[in-house]
Amino acid sequence: MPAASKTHLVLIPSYNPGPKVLDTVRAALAQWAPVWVVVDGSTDGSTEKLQALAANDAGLKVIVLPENRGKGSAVLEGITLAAAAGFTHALTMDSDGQHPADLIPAFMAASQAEPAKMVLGKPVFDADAPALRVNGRKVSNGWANLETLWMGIGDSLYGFRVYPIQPLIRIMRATRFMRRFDFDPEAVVRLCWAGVRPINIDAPVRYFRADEGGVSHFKYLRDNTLLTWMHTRLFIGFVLRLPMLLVRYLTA
Ligand SMILES: Nc1nc2c(ncn2[C@@H]2O[C@H](COP(=O)(O)OP(=O)(O)O)[C@@H](O)[C@H]2O)c(=O)[nH]1
Ligand SMILES: [Mg+2]
Repeated sequence: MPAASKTHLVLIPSYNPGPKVLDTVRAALAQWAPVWVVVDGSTDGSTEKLQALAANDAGLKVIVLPENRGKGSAVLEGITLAAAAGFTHALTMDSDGQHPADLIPAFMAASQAEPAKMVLGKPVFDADAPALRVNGRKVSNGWANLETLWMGIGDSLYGFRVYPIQPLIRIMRATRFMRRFDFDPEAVVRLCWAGVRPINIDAPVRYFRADEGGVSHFKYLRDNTLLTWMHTRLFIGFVLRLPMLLVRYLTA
């Protein structure tokens, strides 16, 4: 088991994650300690299995939210507790096996070398990635880059990232948004506005078919509407901050 870090933890929000959750958490534990899972009101029996795993592994902590509140809320709960325990940075990853646990040490090392920055995964898709998701990403990335005047966001949506905890808590407490699937893109844009620069690192993302244990709660109509509204409010925020961003752009 890796020695437990006092500054950097792995944070895994989890909502009805499907059959891959235990392997995902074990893979993270093989690379890093501590690993915290925030169970976001799951009803699929995964909570008890995760708690049983934690009973035998000092590196794992399971936080259970009684009701589903969304990915962003689950992350906020986790980083608030992490900050109280003295942690400064959190690597977020999904609970469903899509993200590369073997890259946790490299992402943590990049963050430890430049702690004021955020470390963003840049997705490398496999052949099974749904075209609709891959192309939808380009739209979100185009908006995010405009809204930050090309400060270097490689990908706006990928949830495999290391965040500095304090600026993220400040940003999330100041808005009632960012609580569901609007969390990942709004977090990078607002962190850029707050002066937290991105570091981008390539990281494979896997898409599993349902018969392989793949589970997604992304609903095209509901969540694309959510993302469209999110970019509308970010665009308004961008217009208001344009003078500040231009000064930064021209003096960078
Ligand atoms: N969709 C969704 N995911 C949540 C929620 N709370 C926590 N999560 C976690 O957020 C991650 C991303 O969700 P997922 O459905 O896999 O989205 P996708 O990978 O973009 O298709 C997973 O680890 C989920 O378990 C929630 O309320 N809704
Ligand atoms: Mg997923």
